[in-house]
Amino acid sequence: MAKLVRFGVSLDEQLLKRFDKRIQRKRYTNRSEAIRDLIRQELVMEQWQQDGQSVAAAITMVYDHHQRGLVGDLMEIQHDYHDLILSSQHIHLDHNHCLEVIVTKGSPSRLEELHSRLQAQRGVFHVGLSITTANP
Ligand code: NI
Repeated sequence: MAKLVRFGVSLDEQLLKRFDKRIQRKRYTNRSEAIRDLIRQELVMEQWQQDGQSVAAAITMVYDHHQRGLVGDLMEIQHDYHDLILSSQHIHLDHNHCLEVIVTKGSPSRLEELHSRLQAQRGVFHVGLSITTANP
């Protein structure tokens, strides 16, 4: 495990109160863990912005499988990005709707491209994109 380093932070009292309330709501046991997560989040966002870096992301997509041609079109798009897709899972949500979870790894700009192409299809209700790091 990496060596732990302590450092002091000066903060506006009101800001700290708001932060403490927030981390209480999120059930953090202490400020250190909450601050660590904020720093990690910031660093992941930085990787996302530097396009040379490879990131991991989960795409969640809900669509109406009765929409004419949609299932085939979604399949075609995923094949166009086969080099990014590590796995996918299909869940039949109800009689009309499907949920697909696509696990990906690759360059941020191509992942965003895949995300928008899926989102633009008629019959697709929502496509979520959850980014995380591929190099922690
Ligand atoms: Ni289905």
